[in-house]
Order: sequence, then structure tokens, then C-alpha cells
Amino acid sequence: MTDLAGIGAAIVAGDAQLVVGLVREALDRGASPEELLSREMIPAMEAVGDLFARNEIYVPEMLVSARAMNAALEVIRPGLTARGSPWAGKAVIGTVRGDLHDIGKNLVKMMLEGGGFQVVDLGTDVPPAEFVRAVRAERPTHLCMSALLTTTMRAMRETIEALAAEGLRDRVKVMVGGAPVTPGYAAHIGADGYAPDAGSAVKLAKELLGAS
Ligand code: B1M
Repeated sequence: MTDLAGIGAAIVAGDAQLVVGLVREALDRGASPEELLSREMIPAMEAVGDLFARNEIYVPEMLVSARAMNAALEVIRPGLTARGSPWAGKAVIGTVRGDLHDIGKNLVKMMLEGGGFQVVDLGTDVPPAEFVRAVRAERPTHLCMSALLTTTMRAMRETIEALAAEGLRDRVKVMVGGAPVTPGYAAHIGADGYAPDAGSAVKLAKELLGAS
């Protein structure tokens, strides 16, 4: 097993420069992007969330950890996206209105690209009307929405309703995900599917295309 010592701790500490160096070294030693994600990077963000929930850190510390995590994701991006898969579809992705969390969304985007999808990223805090505009203009096969807050999940439903109101709902497969989202909620709001993580999102996207 590759020695990944220090990567998670550097993310929790919010030391982007250190984490970028450690991730590069680990890749040079033969670590895979998936191993880095599952053993160090994602657990580090969970640890940050636990520290925040216990009032041991506050929003500014969470933010610097998130910057370190996004910097590390950029280093592993080539390994996640350059798989040479054939073109599978086109996805529009974004974090819903009122929500600024983008790490999970960025990871889903990278994994979709690695799975052969073209991805149009609308960023964070995306209002329903913006998703609707993108579905009309980009003609994607999939619309992927991310929400990390229980208070912002409802924007997923509003987006699906807005698509229906514009006669666009049947034109696109709608997938939802993010920590507070459940399969039951996805079914309740009329999404086509729910994915618990980025790898599952790619599998689901292909299944929905009938191309798995
Ligand atoms: Co915030 N935050 N945050 N935060 N934050 C959480 C989500 C929280 C759980 C922390 C906690 O209390 N333990 C809590 C939410 C509570 C709740 O609603 N249930 C919380 C809170 C309360 C807040 C604020 C309200 C704090 C405040 O201001 N008082 C505030 C809200 C701001 C806003 O959005 N309007 C806030 C702010 C922030 C920062 C800006 C500081 C920062 C985000 C920066 C950024 O993203 N660039 C931040 C962070 C970093 C977190 C935690 C610590 C980490 C999130 C993360 O990146 N995880 C988080 C705690 C936690 O999650 N345990 C927390 C790693 C990432 C890889 O996982 O995003 O779950 P995740 O994505 C996964 C899956 O969910 C799935 O695949 C991904 C990869 O496997 N997935 C999808 C995600 N999207 C998908 C879409 C799909 C499919 C799968 O489409 C099909």
C-alpha cells in the first residue's frame, strides 16, 4: 500500500501548498487518484465537517480546507479525466441556488469527464432559471444537481418543476446528489436518479442512457 501520510492532515490544516506537493509525490510513487481520494482526501473533508459540527473550527477554517482540497483535486484531475473513453453523452452540472459547496460537484464533473461525458459546469448557487436556460441552449443528455445543505435541497424540486413548466423535462435525464440527498427524496421530486458518490454518478448516467 502506498504511503500517503500527511495528505489528509494537510487538507484539514488548510495548507494548499503542502498538500499539492504531497499529492504530486504520492502520484510519482504510484498512488492512484482513487486511492488518494478514498484514503485521505474525502475522509479529511469529513473530519473538517466533524470539527465544524463540534465548534472546534469555524467557517474560515472550513474554507481554507476546501481550497486545499480543490487544489489537490486539480493535481489528480488528469488521472481522473484522461481515460480515453468514447464520448458517452453531455451533462450540465451545478450546485443549486443558495449553496456554495462545490467540491463534490467538481469531483462528479471530473469523473463524468473520465467516463467519456462532455460536461458544462454552471458553478455554484445556480438558480432554477439558469439550469433551464442551459438545458435549452446546451441540449444535454443529463442534468446533474448537487446540494450540500438541507435548506437548499428544495431548489432541486423547483428546478425540475421549472423544466416541466418550460416543456423541457422529457428532454433530459435529471440526476441529483450531495450529502443530505437520499434516493427517496430523488424519487419524491421526480428526478430520474440519485447517486451517492462520483463513481456511482458515472455508472448511473450511463445506465440512464442505456449504455452501461
Ligand atoms: Co459547509 N456545511 N457550510 N462549507 N461544509 C457542511 C455541508 C455541513 C454538513 C458541516 C457540518 O455541519 N458538519 C453543514 C450542513 C448541515 C446541513 O445542512 N445538514 C454545513 C454548513 C452548515 C455550512 C454553512 C451554513 C456554515 C455557516 O455559514 N454557518 C455555510 C453555507 C454556505 C452556503 O453554501 N450558502 C457553509 C459553508 C462552507 C464553506 C464555504 C466554508 C465550505 C465549502 C467550500 C467549497 O465547497 N468550495 C464548506 C465545507 C468545506 C463543508 C464540509 C466540511 C465539506 C463538504 C465537502 O466538500 N465534502 C461539509 C461537511 C461534510 O460534508 N461532512 C459542510 C467532500 C465532498 C467530496 O463530498 O460534497 O458530499 P460531498 O460530495 C460527494 C457526494 O455527496 C456526491 O459525490 C461526491 C463525491 O463522492 N455528490 C454528488 C455531491 N454532489 C453530487 C451531485 C450528483 C451526484 C453525486 O449529481 C448527480
